[in-house]
Parts: sequence; C-alpha cells; structure tokens
Amino acid sequence: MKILTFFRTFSFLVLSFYSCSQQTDNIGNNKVFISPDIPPAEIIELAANIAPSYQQLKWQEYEMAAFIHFTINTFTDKEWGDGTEDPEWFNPEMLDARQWVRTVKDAGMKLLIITAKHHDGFCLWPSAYTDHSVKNSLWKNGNGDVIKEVAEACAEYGIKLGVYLSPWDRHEQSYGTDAYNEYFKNQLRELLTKYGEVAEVWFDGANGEGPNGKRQVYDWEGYYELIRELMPDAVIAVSGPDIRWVGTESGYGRDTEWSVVPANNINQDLISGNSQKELTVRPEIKPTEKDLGSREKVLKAKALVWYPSEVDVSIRPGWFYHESQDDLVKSPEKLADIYFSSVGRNSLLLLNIPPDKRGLIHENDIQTLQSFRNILDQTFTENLALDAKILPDEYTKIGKSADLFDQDLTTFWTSRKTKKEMVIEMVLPEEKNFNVLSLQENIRLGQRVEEFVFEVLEGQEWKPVTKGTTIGYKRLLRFNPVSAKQVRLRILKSRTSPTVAEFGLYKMP
Ligand code: FUL
Repeated sequence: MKILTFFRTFSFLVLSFYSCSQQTDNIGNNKVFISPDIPPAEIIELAANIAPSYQQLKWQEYEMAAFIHFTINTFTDKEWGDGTEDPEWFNPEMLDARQWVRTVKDAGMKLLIITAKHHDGFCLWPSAYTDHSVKNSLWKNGNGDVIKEVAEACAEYGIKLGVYLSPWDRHEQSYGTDAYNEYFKNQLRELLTKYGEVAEVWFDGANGEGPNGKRQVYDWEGYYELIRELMPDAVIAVSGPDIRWVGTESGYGRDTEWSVVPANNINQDLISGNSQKELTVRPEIKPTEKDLGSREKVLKAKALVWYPSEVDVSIRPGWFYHESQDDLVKSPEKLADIYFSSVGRNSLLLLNIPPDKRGLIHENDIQTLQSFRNILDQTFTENLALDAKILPDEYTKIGKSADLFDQDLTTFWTSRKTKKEMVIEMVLPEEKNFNVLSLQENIRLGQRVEEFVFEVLEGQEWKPVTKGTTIGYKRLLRFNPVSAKQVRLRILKSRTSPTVAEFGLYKMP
C-alpha cells in the first residue's frame, strides 16, 4: 500500500473490497502517481479504479453539447479574422438567442458553448478591457451583449452555458507580453462573474502570432487557478486539465477510447498534496495519437489521470456561417453516424451550429437537426431488452435484473471475487428484432472493460453478433437486424472486475 498514492484514503478500501459492495464509488480519485517499484498487475488495478471528478462525471452525462461559432467572421465570410476588422461590421439585426437555445434543446443537447472571443479578438460582450467588442458595433447601437442574451436564454430553457475564449488574440496589442496574461484573466473574470453559472471553459489549442508578430507565453496555471476560484464546478477543456480534444474534427472518435491516460508531467507532489495545484496541471498527451490508454501505455506511465474525450465537429464544412455552405449542411443520417461514433464511443459530442448574419440558426440546419433528433428518438425510445430475465453464471454477482435497464448508472452487475470475465445471459420476454446494442459501465468506479462480444442463441448455438473493446460511459454498436429471444454479453477481458450498469437493445429505423 505504501507505494500507492491516491488523493483520498477511501480508495484503498475500494481497491480491497470493491467486489463486496456496490455502494462505493471512486469519484474524485481522478489522478494517481505510479512509483517505479509497483508491479504491473497493480498498475492495471490502479488504472481500473481511477474515476472522474464530480465535475467530469456531470459533464460526461450531458452526452451532447452545442458549439456556437459566431463573431465578426460571420459578417466577413471568413474562418479566421486577422484582428483588423472594424467592430461596426458586427450587426446581426435579428439576433434571437432564444431561437438558438430552443434549437439546441430540441436537438437533445444539454450544454451550449459560445465563442465569446475567437482568434480575431472581437468580444461578444462589452468587455471593460478592450474597445474591440460589441460595444463599438452597429448592433443595438453598441448597447448589446450577446453573452448576456445567450446566458439568459440558457437559464430560461435549462441549458448549461459554456464559454470559448481564444487564448490566441490577433487584435490585442499587449499580446506577446506579460500584460496579456493579465488582460486574459480580466476577461475570464468578466465572463465568470457576470453571467451566472458557466459549466465549461474551452481553450483552443491554436496559437499563432499577435499583431506585433510576437507569440505569447500563456500563464495556463494562472488561468486554471482563476477558473477554479470563480467557477469551481466548471470543467476546463482542450488546452485544459479536465477534458481532452479527441484529436480530430471529423466527428469520429476512436473505437478503443480510454478515459484514463498517462500524464507523465504530473508529479507526485501535486497528486498527493491535496492542494489547489493538483487541479491546475494539464496532462501532457498527444491528442491525435491512435493509442492513448492501452495497457502498454498505462504500464509505462509515471502518472495516470481521468481525462475524457470530447468530439468537436461542425454541422457545416466551416466553423462559422457561410452562405455558400447552405446546401452543405450535414444530413440527419450523417449526424446520426457521428452520434454513434462519438457518444457511442465513450466521448461527448460537441456539435457546432453557427448562426447566420441575421443572428439566427439557418432553416437548413434546424431541419437537419430535427430529423437527426427523430432518428435518435425512434431508435432509443424502447429498450427491447427491458423486462428480460437474467441468468447469471457462477462468476457473475447476482444483482436485480432491473439494474441493467433502470437508466441508473449506480446500480450495476459485476463479477464475483475480482474475476475479470463475466457473462450476462438473458431471456427476453419474447423474441425481438434489433440492430443496436447499447452498453454502459459504472464509471463512478472506473473504466475497466477491454473486450466483449455480444451473442444470440440460434437453436442450440450461440452466434456472435457484434464485439468491441472499450465501453466506458457509453458504447453503441450497430449491426444487421437479428431476431432472438435469448442473448448474452460476454466480457472477455477487463482490467479488474467489470461493471455493466446499463444494457440496451434497440431497433434503428
Ligand atoms: C480550432 C480553431 O482554429 C477553429 O477556428 C475552431 O474554433 C475550432 C473549434 O478550433 O482550433
């Protein structure tokens, strides 16, 4: 035990006795230091017991969020402004933030992240620290505040608010000097004190030269500390310590997606210190690497962290609105495919829906979102496995059948005595036809499953239908429709006792 360094002591209890109790969780044990003398089997056991922080868990449960890219680029028809734009050009005469939020809510998203400031430096709120903002635009004669309108609409519709604040600023003259770090923190302070709760702060990784040709050395730790102080429940994404970029803007996450990844830059002092500092280090990873969290990687790690993946993708080719792309809005089927490949691959889907020059989400985008929502509703309304009777094998801990279908991730099935395989066999109330499998682990205990296969009984024979590697928060798999009454999930490999919290069979139209 002395070689293990967890934040909280109760995790030791979890390690020793977790198979005896379904009540315990590992929430908050989201980092662990691996000392060099620890045997490989114990490292794997440690990795399997790292869990999200409370904030990361809440975030994961949103499943889908909307990205709103909107700024002066919307009016100049550009993707990146260079900071020389005239603020007057910003004039969304029909801006209706309630329409945005309604659209987002109707599509099933729980969070909306708006570009408060993109790389060109123009601010969508009347910041006291620059003139390069809405206050010098024609819109509402300079008296408007987009962030305020969005925050109010989000509060009205029960949608969480997130802010994208570009560290790279191509307008601000102080960029490239220490003064810029203060400027940036002042802006964060404005955004995190004037608009109510902010659930996610999104720091883009793009970093180029400022107006003076200088590059900035960012005070990341200072930024993170300020956010923790002002908005402790917010997660900090991408160039932040809580949420990582999946590594592509295509919408397609990895087939094998581990939320626990090595972070060799996080040192023992920070992890065991229980201080504010431990929360202010961004794990060093290469987000585009194919394999981030395999056993091989885990065994070489100096520290491991819960650092889950966010999949950002735009509904259109560009991040900002361009009239020329009105006919290039992704189809509902494409969005559904993206959903299966992001939410269905242990990630959160951050779908960008850019408002147009009027300040409205375009009709084409709304239409495709509505049809996308219909596909999801038609698919996921009825769990065809509901009321199935479960026939546990000798290694499977006997839970209540209903635990797998109650949409409660804290009730789950697991194996007896740290057995790392498990079979959940079930008899459906009657023969059903389905083409989607949905699985969820209880990530409050950690992410564990490494390999599984789903089979149906045909006559006397078990036939494999689909298989996979990781599950994590959610795994969705599609296959050709099959009809069966008796089915089973075999967990073939797991880092420690596997958990299955939810099991679903669905029919996608
Ligand atoms: C990138 C930016 O450069 C794009 O403009 C966009 O904001 C995207 C989400 O992130 O790094």
